[in-house]
Amino acid sequence: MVTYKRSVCSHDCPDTCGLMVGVQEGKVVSVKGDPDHPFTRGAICTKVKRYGDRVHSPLRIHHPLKRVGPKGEGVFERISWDQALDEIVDRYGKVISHFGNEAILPYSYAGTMGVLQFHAGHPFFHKLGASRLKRTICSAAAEAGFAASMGSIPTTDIESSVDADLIVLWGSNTLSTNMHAWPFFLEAHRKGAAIVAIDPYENRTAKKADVHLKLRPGTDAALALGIMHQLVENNLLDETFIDEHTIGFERLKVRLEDYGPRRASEITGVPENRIKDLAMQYGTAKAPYIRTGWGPARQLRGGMAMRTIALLPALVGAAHKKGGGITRSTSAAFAFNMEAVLQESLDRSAPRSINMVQLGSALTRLSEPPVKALHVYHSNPAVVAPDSAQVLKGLQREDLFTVVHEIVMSETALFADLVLPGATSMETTDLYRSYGHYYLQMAHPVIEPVGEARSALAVFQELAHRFGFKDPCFNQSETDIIENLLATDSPYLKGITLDRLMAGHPIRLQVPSNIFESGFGTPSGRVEFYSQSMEDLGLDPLPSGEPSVDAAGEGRFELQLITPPRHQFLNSTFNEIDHLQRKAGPATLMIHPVDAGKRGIQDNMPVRVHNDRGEVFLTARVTDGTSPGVTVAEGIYWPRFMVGNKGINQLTSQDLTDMGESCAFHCNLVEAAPFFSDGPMD
Ligand SMILES: Nc1nc2c(c(=O)[nH]1)N[C@H]1C(S)=C(S)[C@@H](COP(=O)(O)OP(=O)(O)OC[C@H]3O[C@@H](n4cnc5c(=O)[nH]c(N)nc54)[C@H](O)[C@@H]3O)O[C@H]1N2
Ligand SMILES: Nc1nc2c(c(=O)[nH]1)N[C@H]1C(S)=C(S)[C@@H](COP(=O)(O)OP(=O)(O)OC[C@H]3O[C@@H](n4cnc5c(=O)[nH]c(N)nc54)[C@H](O)[C@@H]3O)O[C@H]1N2
Ligand code: SF4
Ligand SMILES: [Mo]
Repeated sequence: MVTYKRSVCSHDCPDTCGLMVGVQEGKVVSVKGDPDHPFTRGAICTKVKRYGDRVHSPLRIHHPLKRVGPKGEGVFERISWDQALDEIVDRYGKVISHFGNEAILPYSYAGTMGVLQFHAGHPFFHKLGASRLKRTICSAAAEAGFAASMGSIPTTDIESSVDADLIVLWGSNTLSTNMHAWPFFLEAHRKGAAIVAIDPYENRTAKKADVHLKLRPGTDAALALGIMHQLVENNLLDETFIDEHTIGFERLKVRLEDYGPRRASEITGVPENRIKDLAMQYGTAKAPYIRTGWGPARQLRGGMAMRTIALLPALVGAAHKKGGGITRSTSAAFAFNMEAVLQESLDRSAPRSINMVQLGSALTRLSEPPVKALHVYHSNPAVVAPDSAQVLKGLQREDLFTVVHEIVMSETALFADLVLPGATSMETTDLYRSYGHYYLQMAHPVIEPVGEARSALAVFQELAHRFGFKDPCFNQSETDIIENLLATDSPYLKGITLDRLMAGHPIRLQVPSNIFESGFGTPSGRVEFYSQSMEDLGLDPLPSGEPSVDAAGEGRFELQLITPPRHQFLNSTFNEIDHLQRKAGPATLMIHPVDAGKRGIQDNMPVRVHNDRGEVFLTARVTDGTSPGVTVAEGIYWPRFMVGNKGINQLTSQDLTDMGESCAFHCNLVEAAPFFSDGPMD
């Protein structure tokens, strides 16, 4: 008999779904969306529908493993947990005595979004004095750019968009990456709202939109400035809002003189009349709403792009109109007492910080001290980090001791000296905030750990004991930690207690219907067209429309390449599931017929795509879904599923974005050629 138990999806997705997990004889046999969760509303994505295939995957790691073959080949023998933990203590101890504490580097990201497990290693590595990891790989540029204009504050509730009369999806492939937002947008659409997509290519979402503006990658700031120019020129402004809630409007107006429709069109590739039309639509809407994705910020000038988009609502007072506003992230409303999990006070030595985007350099170039031990958990850097050639060179180092705590035998795990079996969210207790909605939910295990799997929290607490760390945090249970997280006077969390959470249902935060009602989070408390804090950082204090360019390839490689998510995977996760692999098909390069024609590339042909950083082999999709000069490779496939065993991040760079020190995953210049013209895979 199948019993249904409540859980939460732990993956890095804004929807943070409530799940009903069917369990039979101790195994996950089916997963449904929780019909009582107000955002999930009973629906579930294709990835998680057959989650049992992941939890009980043939690639699942069941017990600790020790490397017995060459690095990277994945030849291991089974060892016990005691042996594994003893070895870690021994090796980390030796690294510390020979090279110092900073020679140890933790590397983790969002394999699970559970607040407890995500931060499970922080107290241990702080206490150890290990190098700190700047976890900037995803949203740091978007966050910093947005904050410069509106502050680090929660943004418009997606649910309220049902009352919008214009929905702008700005660099968001909503149907793939935020699918539970779509029904709200459709409801607005039924009531007459137009849906506009602003994206370099015709993704699933753009196909369904009423209007699609196909801009060149890296030119969003220029497009937003072009729209602003038209709003001013046609006097479509909310002057009261501008007077009361913004600063720097007069200086903005001077800047806008440079961004008339012609110039905006030249930079963005969007025809002048389309820019004018969108400005009219936006300026005359009663409740214009923008959903920004992360795409515009995954560019070298991505911070500026996001900052500029975030200024649009202020010109028309959208934030204060029912149904209008702007959504980026909701996570700032989950204002926990984060010290409960971060335990910053254990960090006595102020060690160096290493940016996770630059793992390749950290492992191959860093000295004083070099990185000698790498502890990877909740992440798959061999695949997801940029400039793979450098990352892999580092992971190959014989003198690097690498521990990988994983659910499945990932590409990174293949390079490990020790592999530790990780427990999935179905096997652990955790607390889930969201970055796409305003519900908080706790999940209890629905099955026993598979094999000898252990959670990150359990492993780091055990390692702390073995290192002799006596601080109370290393003995806390999950519920102790949750109670501490809730020890905050944030108005958003008022009335939320451990007792209420224990029941396992989603609980709505105390958010007002207009999230911006109490002002903005900038230094002035207003929306900042002119930003003194940007000027202080040596950046342009006004929005600027200079496009992002991959300097290394400029003048040499002709094609821009963006590398957005694939519908069937979540970053590199779910590659291990056969039916998702089949649905995803081979890794492809979308290329415009004009570019394909010039290069003798035909549809379905194998192509080699390269730049100075590396090369990959993809299957050509010749399509006018993209523009001349712009190519698209959806998805982060595991290299073992790609021709030549080379993943897409061979082509991306470790260069950091203008703000937030993030990665410009969509800012690449490449060349492409039919496979045979260059000789196969040398
Ligand atoms: N199915 C699925 N869902 C996911 C993920 C996944 O891999 N698969 N990943 C999850 C994660 S970690 C995150 S952070 C989110 C990301 O969710 P999104 O924000 O949707 O993803 P992005 O990679 O940022 O790309 C969004 C869109 O931006 C476009 N884009 C690229 N460059 C530019 C540009 O310069 N300007 C503009 N306007 N658009 C541009 C891309 O073509 C893409 O359609 O999704 C999460 N959900
Ligand atoms: N080219 C390109 N590269 C990108 C992106 C892109 O758009 N284009 N997107 C970037 C973005 S937005 C992000 S957020 C990063 C994501 O980078 P990561 O956070 O590394 O994401 P995943 O690829 O999902 O890898 C997570 C790994 O953690 C493991 N895992 C999951 N849950 C657990 C657990 O509970 N315990 C343990 N021990 N392990 C677990 C999974 O099996 C998986 O191998 O990738 C970035 N890389
Ligand atoms: S991946 Fe996203 S859409 Fe799919 S179940 Fe998880 S939270 Fe929901
Ligand atoms: Mo992300």
